[in-house]
Amino acid sequence: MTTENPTPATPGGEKKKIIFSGIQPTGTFTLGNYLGALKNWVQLQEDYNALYCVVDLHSLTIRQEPKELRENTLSALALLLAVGIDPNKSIPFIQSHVHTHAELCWVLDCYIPYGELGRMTQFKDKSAVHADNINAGLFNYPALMAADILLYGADLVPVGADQKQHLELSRNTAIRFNNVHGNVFTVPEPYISKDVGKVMSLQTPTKKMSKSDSNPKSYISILDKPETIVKKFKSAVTDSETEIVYREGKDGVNNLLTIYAAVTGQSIGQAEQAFAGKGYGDFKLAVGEAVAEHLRPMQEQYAKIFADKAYLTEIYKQGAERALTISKRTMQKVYKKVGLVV
Ligand code: ATP
Ligand code: LTN
Repeated sequence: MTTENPTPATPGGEKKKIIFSGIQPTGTFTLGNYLGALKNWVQLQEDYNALYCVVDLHSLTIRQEPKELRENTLSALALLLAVGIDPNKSIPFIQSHVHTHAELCWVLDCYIPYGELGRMTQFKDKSAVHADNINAGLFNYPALMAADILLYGADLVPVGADQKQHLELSRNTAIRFNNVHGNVFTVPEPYISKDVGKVMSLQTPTKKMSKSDSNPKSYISILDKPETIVKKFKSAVTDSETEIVYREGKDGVNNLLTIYAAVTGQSIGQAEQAFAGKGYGDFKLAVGEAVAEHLRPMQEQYAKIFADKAYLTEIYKQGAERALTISKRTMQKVYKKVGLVV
């Protein structure tokens, strides 16, 4: 079901397909976010009508410091632009600026069985980490995500492998609603990169790299200084062997090889060859340096964009306006179908 190579819209005037994706402003984006998701977002905006959303409402499912969340939201928008999202090609916007997201979420809540939400592994994982705050929003998180996607009739949703289950729930919800009310929603397909489905934590390579991890050594932030990046890779957990090969059970080494291949544009095989006969120390240093080099231009762009608050404001205002115009049409249709007076 995963679309590895979706057919781009034909240049001959055929309607372009729609892409939607979101990212939470829960901290500076990580290398995992970039390689697993954002890199695809940048490529796909060339051939699709793309909407890219900073999902601030989703972030409220975990307790946030208000001042920090506001700052992180603007920073997230600036980061999207810095990695290459072009407002002339796609629509970047902030979720809470477009009221239809919360509205459709409520309707969808009434079409999603409780049991289905309870089976979500992200809900179980986050409930374990935040046992003192297992709130209804955390449980309903996938309903809001389904609303995000279905509002825009998205054909394709580029996400990291960890979001596959949520995508399946969005698809089920669209199908269930359509079965009752006729063809209202497009059933979305996930787009998961074949090369980098999931970047793993540098400290616990069986776990995904996550920007809200309490241990900063476990992740590379896109804005980490080059020396910090190298240091974090030097202390990355590997194994007690010596061979630099991609093999089952070598989670740490596999992760570093995947990262190295992705940032240098090589295949895993080429990366293995490049390090044949070398030690783990040299290997980790080389991966760190390659990542630092890869991120440098984005960091420079970010500094410029984040400093220009007037520009950022203009981008998010425009984005919200365009997103609202599109999503209002779906919302009206939904309200009418379910029997509300419109
Ligand atoms: P949080 O730690 O706050 O839950 P996160 O780092 O998991 O956040 P999200 O905002 O939830 O990031 O995800 C944004 C996008 O990045 C999603 O498409 C998600 O699948 C992708 N993504 C997140 N972490 C990784 C990872 N380690 N490898 C690949 N893709 C990832
Ligand atoms: N749950 C997603 C973020 C997200 C999303 C979306 C992704 C919210 N709404 C819609 C794709 C489409 C995550 O990455 N944790």
